[in-house]
Amino acid sequence: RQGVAFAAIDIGASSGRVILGRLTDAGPDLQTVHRFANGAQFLGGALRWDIEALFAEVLAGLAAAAQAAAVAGDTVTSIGIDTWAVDYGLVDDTGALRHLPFSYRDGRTGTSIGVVHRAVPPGQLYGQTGLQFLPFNTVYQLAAERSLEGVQALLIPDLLAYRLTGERRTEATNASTTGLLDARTGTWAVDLFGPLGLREDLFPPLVEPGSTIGTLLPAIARKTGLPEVTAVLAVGSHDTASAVAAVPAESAHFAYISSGTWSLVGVELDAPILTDESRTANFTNERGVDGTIRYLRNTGGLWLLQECLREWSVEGPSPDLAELLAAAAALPAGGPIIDADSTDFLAPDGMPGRILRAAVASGGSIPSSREALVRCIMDSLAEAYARTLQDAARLSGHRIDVIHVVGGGSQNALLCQLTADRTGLPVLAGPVEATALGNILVQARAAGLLDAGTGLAGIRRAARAAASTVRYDPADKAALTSAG
Ligand code: ADP
Ligand code: LRH
Repeated sequence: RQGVAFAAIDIGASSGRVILGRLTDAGPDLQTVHRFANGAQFLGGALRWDIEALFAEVLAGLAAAAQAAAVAGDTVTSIGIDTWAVDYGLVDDTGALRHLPFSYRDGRTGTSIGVVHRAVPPGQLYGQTGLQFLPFNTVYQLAAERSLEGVQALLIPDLLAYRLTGERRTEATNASTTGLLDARTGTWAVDLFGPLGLREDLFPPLVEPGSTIGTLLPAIARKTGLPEVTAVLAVGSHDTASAVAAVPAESAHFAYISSGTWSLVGVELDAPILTDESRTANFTNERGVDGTIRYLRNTGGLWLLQECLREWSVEGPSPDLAELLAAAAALPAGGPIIDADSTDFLAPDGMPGRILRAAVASGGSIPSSREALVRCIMDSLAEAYARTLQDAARLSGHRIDVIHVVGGGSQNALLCQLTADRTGLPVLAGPVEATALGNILVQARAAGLLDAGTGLAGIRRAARAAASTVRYDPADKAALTSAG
């Protein structure tokens, strides 16, 4: 509609952006108005997020959005926020943070995992919440806190929304990554809170994507140049939920890889799978937009590459990603494969050395150059994707005809081709900004600009109009077994 624009604040573990979205006759139109780097930092003896710096970027981005909208004669009618999952800030009655939020890559849950599992055995946790075991699930992080007295826990997007509006809510898709949400009902698993020593009001009330959290505080309106009536809407505030909502799939028989710092690899289901087999395979049942289930596994992801690049840029001039990937693509197939999912790669620092050691331990050839190391990461990610998609198809009975790769990693042609080759399935790559697109389309639907009642199909139709995808076919179809 003419004159109406939506702002998406999308902050991943490696970078953030504020994107202005409009619906035009030709489909959604996205305009990036602000970009900034992100990363956990070693602060006060632990890996943390500099939330004050991030909030300053949010304000700068909203001011840029207000200006860009005004230039075009548009008004920003609403704002949606999504970020990485599981992490939170502890906020007291006055709104002050007890401490800077920890990063999920901080190793402090080492002992608290056992404390949680002694209170509620892993089988029971999974049976109710359907969440894969990751050492940083919110429930383990909370158990590592010194005290939760007098504070509420606000997940990172909810914390940013609180700072903008003064309203405290917990958005449901991200709540599903806490380990405290019932996978069947999408409501808090209240009977877990007592045994875990958690107050039932530790988190603010749940809201679903599409509902209004509040409007801008006067001080925020002044700082950003946006009107006070600008609404902050709940969207799929877990970045992966927004990304999956905007997968430009045409048929139901698709799998997705949300490819960024992590690769989130799986299928979309109507109902959770809470069996022991599913738990042992470490599949998660995260909540998607419209109550869908994101049945997926976290796979190492481009974090392995990001960390190598970071280390190499400390050693000398920053390597060029495109050049490194081209050199890696020129190497022959058959190099070493490591387990990209291993928790050995979770923490920052020393990544090239860790990958080299894993490659040596795998018994394969030794990656003796940077491009060989990059190729090893790409081969290993593609292998992990193929394994995960076969498991997803087997455990869910969901047929997979096509793999949609979205996010920053969809630009990695080598990885997309290797994924097609290893799975024997066509890969459709794009959009790069699927997360922001999903964020914006949920807002557009709430404003009545998408067909009502069409669910994710309507959002995906609009996503297809926004995105052009690049297709990768498997090199040797006959030699490969297809998933499902
Ligand atoms: P996150 O949301 O987790 O911060 P993104 O979706 O922004 O992650 O994806 C970041 C990743 O995308 C980078 O680690 C990088 O590997 C990949 N990437 C970004 N630009 C390119 C490019 N031009 N070619 C290949 N890969 C790219
Ligand atoms: C991706 C992501 C993923 C979570 C991880 C903490 O950005 O949200 O879905 O598991 O970060």
